[in-house]
Amino acid sequence: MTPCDKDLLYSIRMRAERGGSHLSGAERIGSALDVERMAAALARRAMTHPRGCAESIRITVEALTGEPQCARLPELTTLTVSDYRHGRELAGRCLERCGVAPPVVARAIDLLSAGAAPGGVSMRGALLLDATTGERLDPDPARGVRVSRMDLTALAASELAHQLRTVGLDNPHVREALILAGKVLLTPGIIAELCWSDDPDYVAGYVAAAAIGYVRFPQLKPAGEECGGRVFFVDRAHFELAAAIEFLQRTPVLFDRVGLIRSPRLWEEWI
Ligand code: PML
Repeated sequence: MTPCDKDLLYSIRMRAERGGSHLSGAERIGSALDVERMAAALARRAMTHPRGCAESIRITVEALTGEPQCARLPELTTLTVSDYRHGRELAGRCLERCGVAPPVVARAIDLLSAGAAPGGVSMRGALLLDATTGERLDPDPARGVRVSRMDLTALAASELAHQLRTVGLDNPHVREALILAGKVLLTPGIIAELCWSDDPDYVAGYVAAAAIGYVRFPQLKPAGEECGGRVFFVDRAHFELAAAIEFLQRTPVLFDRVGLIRSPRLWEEWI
């Protein structure tokens, strides 16, 4: 057997379904030597999902064609809120401070809470909204824009796990959302992101923007609500749709440095 090329990097992506609908999705970037272990871990994750065992799993393994871009993860802050309404109010204020017009903030919250895909269900990809006018820019309103091909280096992964453990946040929701938000913030013309989970048991969410990093709100939706997703806010003067979609979906990004975990006290004046 010819030994595989140890210098190549691979994108390893998993999508799982149950009962005809999406159950789980996750992805990694690894070397040829990592592929088997990473693919097995992704399959295990789909087979042990809290909402039931996957009925179909698709795992795609593709060699990356270019060198990944290396970057630092955003800083993380958690702001305590009394309930999801308070969370949305603070998240809205953060977005406004980062340049999103107040009616566009309100539109984004309405779209996420109503389910932005046709039929009032959550979109798997993100919505793109013009931060000034609120115009919707994602070309396929049923699908939205996916973010793919991003991961941590092994060293950054262990540093992040250590840091998140100290604040009780070392879980896949936080880790993966932070990595995704990190890639979104590298996209020219995207000025901010708003996200909360579509998992009815996970009510936290975040706002991410260059000026503030990744700001978490432990409650951004009522418990039991299924609708959620992501909105990316765009500054049209610095944004090119095709280039942004290509970057978000196809350009590999490896985070080799982690950001600090910041104290919420620094925020009292800001919001
Ligand atoms: C998701 O898992 O679907 C999104 C999670 C967003 C919030 C993650 C966090 O707790 O910081």
